Amino acid sequence: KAFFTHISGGEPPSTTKRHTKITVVGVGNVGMAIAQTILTQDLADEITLVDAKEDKLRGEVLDLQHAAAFLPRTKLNASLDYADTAHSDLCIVTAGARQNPGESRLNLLQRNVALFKHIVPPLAKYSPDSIILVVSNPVDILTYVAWRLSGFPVNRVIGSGTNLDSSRFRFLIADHLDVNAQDVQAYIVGEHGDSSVALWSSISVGGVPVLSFLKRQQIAYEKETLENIHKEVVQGAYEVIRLKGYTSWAIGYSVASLARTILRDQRRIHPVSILAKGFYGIDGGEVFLSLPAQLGRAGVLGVTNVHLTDEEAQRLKNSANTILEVQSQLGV
Ligand code: 6V0
Repeated sequence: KAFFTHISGGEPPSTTKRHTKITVVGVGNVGMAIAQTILTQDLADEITLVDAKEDKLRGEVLDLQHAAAFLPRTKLNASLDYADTAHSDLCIVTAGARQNPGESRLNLLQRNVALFKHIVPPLAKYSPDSIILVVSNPVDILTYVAWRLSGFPVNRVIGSGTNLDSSRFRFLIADHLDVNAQDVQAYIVGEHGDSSVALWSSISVGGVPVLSFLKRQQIAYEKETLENIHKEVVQGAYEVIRLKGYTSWAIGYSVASLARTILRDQRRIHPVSILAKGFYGIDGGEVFLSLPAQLGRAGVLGVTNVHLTDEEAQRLKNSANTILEVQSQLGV
């Protein structure tokens, strides 16, 4: 006898919302923080986790499954086989090699490119209509690599880029001005990392442009304070890693917010890594870096034309050149 007595007519109507599936590759600190944030925010009907380490993978998925009684109903799978990722709407890549003592960043990058050659082609094969969201570092170059390896149109390959840096920036400005970070509109663009660019000229709080407000109130233009805030953003990741060994919570929320915008077609603007060629005077080659981009179900829908000062535009071009220089040594 069935546990449940079905009532005829209880079948779902054909208009039932479609099934949403997310794959997360890499169940390290970052992949798991992303998976658990997505779970608690009820963003997917199914999540498939993939990793090269079988025990770790099975352990993580069991641990999450044991929380089912407290969570929205989501089917969780763990697999070493990319066939199980088939029909994903969104594929999030967080797998990465760790830097060995004394190893150069370029060498680490080459090892990660080798990993991506095993990860991206099968993701693209089994989910040819998906959107690939790259989180592994160095995120800008690896997003370019994922784009090349996937053969996807450029609007369906996105790097998490400076979405996280911008959230750190908004937190620090909010803290400085004693306001809510959600009321601070502020972007960090360019490379996710050392050459990132803070767009001070366009910051606003509750619709009030901050720099012109400070000037009008004849509050001394605190250039040094502003630069220190940007330095703190750049140092932020290093500081968290020095203190706790890795970063996880903020990147988890940051990527979940991207997943929500994409899967629910929210058309919000996020600073994320996209093919930047042709925007903001960047014309030196095929470079991925973060620009304020409108995202939706089709991926990247457009790029916002934020007004940049000459200095900001120059810094952005320098950031593009920094990435291109490393990229040119890769031979991808
Ligand atoms: P981690 O804890 O070492 O996890 C990496 C995971 O990748 C491990 O579980 C590995 O087993 C797995 N892995 C390695 N090779 C493969 C493979 N071929 N296939 C499948 N899985 C594999 O690292 P952590 O989770 O801390 O960081 C992951 C990546 O995210 C790193 O490259 C970080 O630098 C990067 N981050 C990017 C951020 C961003 O803003 N873009 C922010 C934080 C971290």
